[in-house]
Amino acid sequence: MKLTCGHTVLDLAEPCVMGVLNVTPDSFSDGGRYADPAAAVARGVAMAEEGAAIIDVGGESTRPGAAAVSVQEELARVIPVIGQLAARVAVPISVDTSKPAVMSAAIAAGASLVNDVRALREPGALDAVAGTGAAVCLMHMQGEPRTMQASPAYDDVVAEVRRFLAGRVEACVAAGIARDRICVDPGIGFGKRPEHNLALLAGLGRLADPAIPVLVGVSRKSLVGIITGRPAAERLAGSVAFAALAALRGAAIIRAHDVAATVDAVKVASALRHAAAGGD
Ligand code: 9MG
Repeated sequence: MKLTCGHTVLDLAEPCVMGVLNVTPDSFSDGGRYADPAAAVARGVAMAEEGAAIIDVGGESTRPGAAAVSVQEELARVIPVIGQLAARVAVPISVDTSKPAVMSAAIAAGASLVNDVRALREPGALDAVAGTGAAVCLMHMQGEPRTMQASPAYDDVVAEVRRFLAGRVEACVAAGIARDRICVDPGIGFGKRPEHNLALLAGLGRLADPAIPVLVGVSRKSLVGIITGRPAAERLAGSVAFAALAALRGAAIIRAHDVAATVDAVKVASALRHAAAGGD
């Protein structure tokens, strides 16, 4: 399995880690830490050294209740960081945004993957990516970040998320984005109750066509807090456990804040997966 991001082909025969770099004042677990561009670039370089295969730069928090950010503000936050990081690391830089203007500027600055929690549904988003060579991550979300946790409801969460993601893959292909540039994501915590999140993680293998990589983000999320009873700052072990289990169940990319620990965890999961596939 492969994901082509610009001129880089990521070989996903082994699962890899996407490092989270929030250049926001208000993200749920690291808000404010990397709001200064120099600190953000230094953290991005460190994540690449720790083994991240992708660095995901985001300028607007998607946590429930987060304040909306203008295009100008989001550009001011992410573009200098993406430009400097693209010059300093060899791994693909991803931009976490739903705004077409930010996608276009980020790609021009050196991003080669667009990570969109709205799966390119904003007007102009498909066109902002098509023809650029950038890859996309299409995430499922029920509702909108401000209200999505009010009353999430599904009849069959795995079937519904699978149907949504398949529809967005076809919309991308119809717009001219090649299949080898698309990955999908069930959107853990985005309009889902804990039981929905667990059903999606248990059903990872049924979420997409086997040729399409599945990305999973559980790092420090409330699902980990609900299960372990711990605040965001103490969710490393729970997050790493979920990362390993998601990789074991077929996730190709794990989105994580704690890169070094997560890289080790997915290596362990991958070794076990290969042993299980070989039989013993
Ligand atoms: C931006 N963001 C926050 N959580 C995420 C997740 O689980 N997946 C993706 N693709 N993006 C996320």
